[in-house]
Amino acid sequence: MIEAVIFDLDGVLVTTDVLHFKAWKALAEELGITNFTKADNARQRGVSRMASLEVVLEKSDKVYTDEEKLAFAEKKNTNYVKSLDTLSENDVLAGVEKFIAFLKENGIKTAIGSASKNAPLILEKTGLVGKFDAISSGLDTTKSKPDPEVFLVAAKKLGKDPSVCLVVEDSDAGIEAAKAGGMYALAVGEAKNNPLADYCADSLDTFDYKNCKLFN
Ligand code: B16
Ligand code: MG
Repeated sequence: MIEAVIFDLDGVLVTTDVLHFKAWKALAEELGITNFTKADNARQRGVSRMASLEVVLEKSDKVYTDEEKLAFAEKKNTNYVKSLDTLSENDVLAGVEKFIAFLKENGIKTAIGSASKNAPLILEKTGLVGKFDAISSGLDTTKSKPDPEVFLVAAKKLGKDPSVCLVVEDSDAGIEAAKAGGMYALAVGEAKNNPLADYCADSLDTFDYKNCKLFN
Protein backbone atom coordinates (compact mmCIF):
# COMPACT_ATOMS: atom_id res chain seq x y z
CA MET A 1 0.00 0.00 0.00
CA ILE A 2 1.32 3.37 -1.04
CA GLU A 3 1.42 6.33 1.41
CA ALA A 4 2.35 9.18 -0.92
CA VAL A 5 2.17 10.15 -4.58
CA ILE A 6 4.76 12.55 -6.01
CA PHE A 7 3.71 14.24 -9.22
CA ASP A 8 5.93 15.63 -11.91
CA LEU A 9 4.39 18.88 -13.16
CA ASP A 10 5.03 19.72 -16.85
CA GLY A 11 3.33 17.08 -18.97
CA VAL A 12 1.71 15.22 -16.04
CA LEU A 13 -0.52 17.81 -14.37
CA VAL A 14 -0.40 20.66 -16.90
CA THR A 15 0.15 21.20 -20.62
CA THR A 16 3.22 23.44 -20.18
CA ASP A 17 5.42 20.84 -21.93
CA VAL A 18 4.05 22.18 -25.23
CA LEU A 19 5.06 25.74 -24.26
CA HIS A 20 8.60 24.61 -23.36
CA PHE A 21 8.90 23.08 -26.85
CA LYS A 22 7.70 26.27 -28.56
CA ALA A 23 10.11 28.47 -26.61
CA TRP A 24 13.11 26.18 -27.26
CA LYS A 25 12.23 25.97 -30.97
CA ALA A 26 12.09 29.78 -31.19
CA LEU A 27 15.54 30.03 -29.59
CA ALA A 28 16.90 27.31 -31.89
CA GLU A 29 15.68 29.21 -34.93
CA GLU A 30 17.27 32.42 -33.68
CA LEU A 31 20.55 30.52 -33.48
CA GLY A 32 20.15 29.28 -37.05
CA ILE A 33 19.09 25.75 -36.07
CA THR A 34 16.16 24.86 -38.31
CA ASN A 35 15.94 21.13 -37.57
CA PHE A 36 14.97 21.17 -33.89
CA THR A 37 12.23 18.52 -33.59
CA LYS A 38 9.81 16.94 -31.13
CA ALA A 39 12.23 14.01 -30.84
CA ASP A 40 14.90 16.45 -29.59
CA ASN A 41 12.34 17.95 -27.24
CA ALA A 42 11.60 14.49 -25.78
CA ARG A 43 15.16 14.49 -24.39
CA GLN A 44 14.51 17.85 -22.70
CA ARG A 45 11.58 16.49 -20.68
CA GLY A 46 12.29 16.46 -16.98
CA VAL A 47 15.85 17.75 -17.26
CA SER A 48 17.09 21.16 -16.07
CA ARG A 49 17.04 24.36 -18.12
CA MET A 50 20.80 24.28 -18.80
CA ALA A 51 20.74 20.58 -19.72
CA SER A 52 17.82 21.33 -22.06
CA LEU A 53 19.87 24.10 -23.70
CA GLU A 54 22.66 21.60 -24.43
CA VAL A 55 20.13 19.46 -26.35
CA VAL A 56 19.50 22.49 -28.60
CA LEU A 57 23.18 23.42 -28.98
CA GLU A 58 24.12 19.85 -29.98
CA LYS A 59 22.47 20.73 -33.29
CA SER A 60 24.82 23.64 -33.95
CA ASP A 61 28.46 23.62 -35.09
CA LYS A 62 29.18 26.82 -33.20
CA VAL A 63 30.92 26.87 -29.84
CA TYR A 64 29.49 29.24 -27.24
CA THR A 65 30.96 30.58 -24.00
CA ASP A 66 29.31 29.86 -20.64
CA GLU A 67 28.21 33.49 -20.54
CA GLU A 68 26.50 33.21 -23.92
CA LYS A 69 24.82 29.97 -22.83
CA LEU A 70 23.43 31.62 -19.71
CA ALA A 71 22.07 34.45 -21.86
CA PHE A 72 20.40 31.94 -24.24
CA ALA A 73 18.78 30.08 -21.32
CA GLU A 74 17.58 33.38 -19.88
CA LYS A 75 16.14 34.43 -23.22
CA LYS A 76 14.26 31.15 -23.62
CA ASN A 77 12.94 31.43 -20.07
CA THR A 78 11.71 35.00 -20.56
CA ASN A 79 9.88 33.88 -23.68
CA TYR A 80 8.50 30.79 -21.93
CA VAL A 81 7.32 32.73 -18.87
CA LYS A 82 5.59 35.21 -21.19
CA SER A 83 3.70 32.28 -22.74
CA LEU A 84 2.49 31.32 -19.23
CA ASP A 85 0.52 34.59 -19.08
CA THR A 86 -2.66 32.95 -20.30
CA LEU A 87 -2.19 29.73 -18.29
CA SER A 88 -5.27 28.90 -16.21
CA GLU A 89 -7.29 26.09 -14.64
CA ASN A 90 -8.24 25.07 -18.20
CA ASP A 91 -4.67 23.88 -18.76
CA VAL A 92 -4.83 21.25 -16.02
CA LEU A 93 -4.81 17.85 -17.75
CA ALA A 94 -7.85 15.57 -17.71
CA GLY A 95 -8.22 13.23 -14.75
CA VAL A 96 -5.89 15.20 -12.46
CA GLU A 97 -8.52 16.71 -10.11
CA LYS A 98 -10.33 13.38 -9.74
CA PHE A 99 -7.16 11.45 -8.93
CA ILE A 100 -6.07 14.02 -6.32
CA ALA A 101 -9.52 13.87 -4.72
CA PHE A 102 -9.29 10.04 -4.59
CA LEU A 103 -5.89 10.26 -2.88
CA LYS A 104 -7.18 12.74 -0.30
CA GLU A 105 -10.22 10.54 0.47
CA ASN A 106 -7.83 7.65 1.09
CA GLY A 107 -5.41 9.58 3.32
CA ILE A 108 -2.58 9.40 0.80
CA LYS A 109 -0.18 12.37 0.87
CA THR A 110 0.63 14.29 -2.30
CA ALA A 111 3.65 16.28 -3.45
CA ILE A 112 5.11 17.97 -6.51
CA GLY A 113 8.50 16.77 -7.79
CA SER A 114 9.33 19.05 -10.71
CA ALA A 115 12.64 20.10 -12.26
CA SER A 116 11.11 23.47 -13.08
CA LYS A 117 12.11 26.67 -11.32
CA ASN A 118 8.79 28.04 -12.57
CA ALA A 119 6.79 25.40 -10.67
CA PRO A 120 5.41 27.83 -8.01
CA LEU A 121 4.18 30.23 -10.72
CA ILE A 122 2.56 27.42 -12.73
CA LEU A 123 0.86 25.95 -9.65
CA GLU A 124 -0.52 29.36 -8.76
CA LYS A 125 -1.82 30.17 -12.23
CA THR A 126 -3.54 26.80 -12.62
CA GLY A 127 -5.18 26.92 -9.18
CA LEU A 128 -3.31 23.75 -8.13
CA VAL A 129 -1.16 25.40 -5.48
CA GLY A 130 -3.16 24.49 -2.36
CA LYS A 131 -3.80 20.91 -3.39
CA PHE A 132 -0.44 19.40 -2.40
CA ASP A 133 1.09 18.59 0.98
CA ALA A 134 4.61 19.47 -0.21
CA ILE A 135 6.40 21.04 -3.16
CA SER A 136 9.86 20.09 -4.36
CA SER A 137 11.07 21.89 -7.49
CA GLY A 138 14.13 23.09 -9.35
CA LEU A 139 14.39 25.75 -6.63
CA ASP A 140 15.12 23.04 -4.01
CA THR A 141 17.67 21.00 -5.93
CA THR A 142 21.09 21.12 -7.53
CA LYS A 143 20.98 17.83 -9.45
CA SER A 144 18.78 17.26 -12.47
CA LYS A 145 16.71 14.11 -13.18
CA PRO A 146 17.71 11.25 -13.72
CA ASP A 147 19.26 12.01 -10.33
CA PRO A 148 16.55 11.22 -7.74
CA GLU A 149 17.19 14.37 -5.67
CA VAL A 150 13.94 16.21 -6.48
CA PHE A 151 11.83 13.17 -5.49
CA LEU A 152 13.89 12.42 -2.35
CA VAL A 153 13.40 16.03 -1.23
CA ALA A 154 9.64 15.64 -1.82
CA ALA A 155 9.52 12.39 0.21
CA LYS A 156 11.51 14.03 2.99
CA LYS A 157 9.19 17.04 3.09
CA LEU A 158 6.26 14.60 3.45
CA GLY A 159 8.09 12.57 6.11
CA LYS A 160 7.72 9.40 4.00
CA ASP A 161 10.18 6.65 3.14
CA PRO A 162 10.85 6.38 -0.63
CA SER A 163 9.62 2.76 -0.57
CA VAL A 164 6.03 3.91 0.09
CA CYS A 165 6.05 6.60 -2.61
CA LEU A 166 4.72 6.45 -6.16
CA VAL A 167 6.13 8.92 -8.71
CA VAL A 168 4.04 9.93 -11.73
CA GLU A 169 6.22 11.02 -14.67
CA ASP A 170 6.05 11.80 -18.39
CA SER A 171 9.81 11.74 -18.98
CA ASP A 172 12.32 8.90 -19.29
CA ALA A 173 14.76 10.88 -17.11
CA GLY A 174 12.05 11.14 -14.42
CA ILE A 175 11.22 7.41 -14.48
CA GLU A 176 14.91 6.64 -14.12
CA ALA A 177 15.12 9.11 -11.23
CA ALA A 178 12.14 7.56 -9.42
CA LYS A 179 13.62 4.05 -9.68
CA ALA A 180 17.07 5.31 -8.63
CA GLY A 181 15.39 6.79 -5.56
CA GLY A 182 13.77 3.46 -4.63
CA MET A 183 10.21 4.55 -5.48
CA TYR A 184 7.42 3.06 -7.56
CA ALA A 185 6.99 4.72 -10.96
CA LEU A 186 3.92 5.32 -13.08
CA ALA A 187 4.79 6.40 -16.63
CA VAL A 188 2.29 8.50 -18.55
CA GLY A 189 2.24 10.40 -21.86
CA GLU A 190 5.54 10.45 -23.71
CA ALA A 191 7.11 8.01 -21.21
CA LYS A 192 4.30 5.47 -21.29
CA ASN A 193 6.39 2.76 -22.96
CA ASN A 194 9.32 3.10 -20.58
CA PRO A 195 10.35 -0.45 -19.55
CA LEU A 196 11.64 0.70 -16.14
CA ALA A 197 8.19 1.89 -15.02
CA ASP A 198 6.11 -0.27 -12.67
CA TYR A 199 2.85 0.99 -14.20
CA CYS A 200 1.98 2.69 -17.49
CA ALA A 201 -1.02 4.65 -18.74
CA ASP A 202 -1.78 7.05 -21.58
CA SER A 203 -2.60 9.72 -18.99
CA LEU A 204 -3.92 10.14 -15.45
CA ASP A 205 -7.38 10.18 -17.00
CA THR A 206 -7.07 6.55 -18.12
CA PHE A 207 -5.00 5.23 -15.19
CA ASP A 208 -7.20 2.63 -13.46
CA TYR A 209 -6.14 3.56 -9.92
CA LYS A 210 -9.23 2.08 -8.31
CA ASN A 211 -8.10 -1.39 -9.40
CA CYS A 212 -4.38 -0.80 -8.89
CA LYS A 213 -2.89 -2.89 -6.09
CA LEU A 214 -0.82 0.04 -4.86
CA PHE A 215 -4.02 1.58 -3.49
CA ASN A 216 -5.65 -1.58 -2.12
P1 B16 B 1 12.36 25.58 -16.05
P2 B16 B 1 8.99 18.82 -14.96
C1 B16 B 1 10.75 20.24 -16.33
O1 B16 B 1 9.56 20.17 -15.60
C2 B16 B 1 10.48 20.19 -17.83
O2 B16 B 1 9.95 18.91 -18.19
C3 B16 B 1 11.77 20.39 -18.57
O3 B16 B 1 11.54 20.37 -19.97
C4 B16 B 1 12.39 21.74 -18.15
O4 B16 B 1 13.63 21.93 -18.78
C5 B16 B 1 12.58 21.72 -16.63
O5 B16 B 1 11.32 21.50 -15.99
C6 B16 B 1 13.13 23.03 -16.12
O6 B16 B 1 12.14 24.02 -16.30
O7 B16 B 1 13.18 26.08 -17.19
O8 B16 B 1 10.94 26.10 -16.03
O9 B16 B 1 13.05 25.73 -14.72
O10 B16 B 1 8.57 17.97 -16.13
O11 B16 B 1 10.11 18.23 -14.13
O12 B16 B 1 7.82 19.30 -14.14
MG1 MG C 1 7.39 16.38 -17.03
